[in-house]
Amino acid sequence: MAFTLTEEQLKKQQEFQHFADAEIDKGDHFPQENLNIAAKHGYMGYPIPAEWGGQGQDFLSYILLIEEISRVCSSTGAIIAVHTSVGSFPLLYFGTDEQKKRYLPALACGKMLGAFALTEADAGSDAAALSTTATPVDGGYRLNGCKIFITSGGQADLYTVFATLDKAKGVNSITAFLIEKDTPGLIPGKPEKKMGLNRSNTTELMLEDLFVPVSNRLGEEGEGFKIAMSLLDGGRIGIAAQGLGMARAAIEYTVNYLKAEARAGKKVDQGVSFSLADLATRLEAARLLVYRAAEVKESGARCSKEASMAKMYATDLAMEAATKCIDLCGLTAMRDDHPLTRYFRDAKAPQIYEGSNQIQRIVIARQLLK
Ligand code: COS
Repeated sequence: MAFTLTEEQLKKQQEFQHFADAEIDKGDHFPQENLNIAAKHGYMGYPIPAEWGGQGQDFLSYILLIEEISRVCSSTGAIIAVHTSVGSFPLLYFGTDEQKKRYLPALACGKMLGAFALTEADAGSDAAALSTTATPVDGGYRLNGCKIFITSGGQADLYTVFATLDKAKGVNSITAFLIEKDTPGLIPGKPEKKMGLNRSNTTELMLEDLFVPVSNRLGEEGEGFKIAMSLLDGGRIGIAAQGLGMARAAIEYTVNYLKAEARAGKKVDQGVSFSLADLATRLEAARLLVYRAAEVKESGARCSKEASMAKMYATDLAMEAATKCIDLCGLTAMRDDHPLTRYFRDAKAPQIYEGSNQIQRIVIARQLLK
């Protein structure tokens, strides 16, 4: 791979930097305003082809966008990443033309927000163990079950939901469905009170005797698990970009803080400079892993290994950078409203969601040993 961004990608990177600094707010409520502004710029469907109402941009450019937004507001970055790579790509990759026509342009222009409902109380890391049932009935299916930790739960307009036709038959009976928010029987729970990423709604999603017509089944019966896994490959690169953006933000904040200290006559000791040098080096490594994973995905090749490496490394770095940068800035960074405290709180979830970093190691090792 080429280790530099193209002229065009560099230009876009500048555009995204400017957009994130000038237009993304860091408030503490659901960031609808940020999503509206992103939609105006075409950023809610950035890698979706123009024929389906998107901007038709390459996947690496989309990753640069998520990185810059997450640097300023990680919750907004997470919502747009989920909306795009596991909320809109299901339609793009697996939808029929009729399903695409019905939903994709609305998702790509930000009129609809997309979400992904796979996780259950007893099926988190072991996604194939899910228990939500889809019972065939006249003209469609009846769904019953409960999903948990759904990003944008209650806010999203379209959910890609995974259910089993017959749990005894295992992974090959898992099937994917497209469910609109006002469908009778779809009941989002209250937003979870979380330690971080508080601007992003995370809820349960109850499915009670919910009827889905055959026309809203995504892919064939039994294809759901592979659909979920292949979507998560792309999704994990988005989460990696979120980690990269947060790590950068923490390190950039700390560099500026230490420079100000130095200008005020305080000496930066060797211990501090070693920590900073290590973080900056790991940041470059994370950047290369994330951009490389995006290039592999863009090439059309399977990117499971590269995506998992990038997700694991960049999100672990976000947590490490937030922790160490608080050490470097001292007790003042312990204040609840301090930017480093927010990065620290926000960095935990990305190590766990879209597959915990232990699961990423399983994916990497399986790809190496196959
Ligand atoms: N793309 C396409 N197909 C894939 C795939 C991928 N990335 N990953 C797995 N598959 C296929 C496999 O090839 C296999 O197909 P065959 O039976 O035809 O060979 C099938 O799916 C089952 O795969 P596997 O045996 O690896 O499934 P496991 O039950 O062992 O699960 C892990 C593997 C643990 C990796 C999976 O459950 C996982 O990713 N868990 C985390 C879930 C997650 O990220 N949840 C977050 C939800 S959003 S917050």
